[in-house]
Amino acid sequence: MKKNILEALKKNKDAFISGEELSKKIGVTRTAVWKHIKQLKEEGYEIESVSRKGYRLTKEPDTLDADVLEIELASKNIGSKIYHFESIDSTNNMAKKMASEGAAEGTIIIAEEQTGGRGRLGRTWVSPKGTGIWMSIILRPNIAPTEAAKITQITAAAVASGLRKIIGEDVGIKWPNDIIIHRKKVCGILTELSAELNSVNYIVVGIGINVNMDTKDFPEEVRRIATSIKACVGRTVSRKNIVKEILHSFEELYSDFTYNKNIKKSIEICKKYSVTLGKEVKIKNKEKEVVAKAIDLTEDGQLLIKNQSGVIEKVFSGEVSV
Ligand code: BT5
Repeated sequence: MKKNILEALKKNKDAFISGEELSKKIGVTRTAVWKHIKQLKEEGYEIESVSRKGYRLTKEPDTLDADVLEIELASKNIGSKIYHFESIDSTNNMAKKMASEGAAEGTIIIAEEQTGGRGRLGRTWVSPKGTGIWMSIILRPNIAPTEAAKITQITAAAVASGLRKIIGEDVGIKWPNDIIIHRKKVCGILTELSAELNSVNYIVVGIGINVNMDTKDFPEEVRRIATSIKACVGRTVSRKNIVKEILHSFEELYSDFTYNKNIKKSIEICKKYSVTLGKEVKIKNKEKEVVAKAIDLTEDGQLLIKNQSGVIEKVFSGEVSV
């Protein structure tokens, strides 16, 4: 109901809509309308009310409220259903639980804070309250489990393109799962898979973006390698606009993948914005560490390297330092 009222106010932005019109449109009493308006005001919406004219929405807060995102995305697939939590252990954990209980493709879990945010291989992902975007998308692609890593490349391409549109900065991609600004990590991607031998049950892709925190807010060990969008552009940026832009890019690139069965578009973007290609890199994989030149990305999103004896090898995953 609150969603309907908000939708009507947003559609009518800058003009008044009377309580009577709202109550007729939504099918509730005028008292109920008034109660919801009061609640919206408590959530940070600025709504002017003038007798005989009605209500007018003048300002919206930068929340990641599920209703608002659903209204503004108006998507049929990615983001058609959004769940927003104030505090949660990990959006990936919640997404996996919901996916195993049947949640549809495109469902998104988003949180203001994560108390147990995870990186790859059980590492910690620092996720303070209200300043970042901590979200996971549930996907059910008809692909072989071996193709799951492609989702990370699609996501990296979507995040880099979305961020570039919003902040106009030089946003780079460090293969396989880091988004970099000014040589520091602003976003990490964690792709997790549930599969049978030959088929995928679901994939959860987690995206963590540092938006409005100051770098002094990061713990010492992360501060050296991490940055936030605010620290890079020198101003607070709307998290909601970033989420919208990234999900639009993701929807386009992901549907291209499921429709055309290739990730050409995403790989082009990953190559264009790569901070790895053409450079001497160190690749750590389990116990092994090799120094090599990163020369290309394959059509499947693997890194091609030329090792020190001149042999070209494909790398499927690992830790890259440039
Ligand atoms: C990643 O792992 O970069 C994947 C991070 C994915 C986070 C999202 S948030 C939503 C969803 N829910 C989750 O629980 N996770 C996903 P990896 O490449 O392993 O990098 C982890 C390393 O990055 C850590 O060991 C730290 O050194 C560093 N790190 C931790 N927090 C960071 C932050 N906020 N910003 C930048 N670097 C960070």
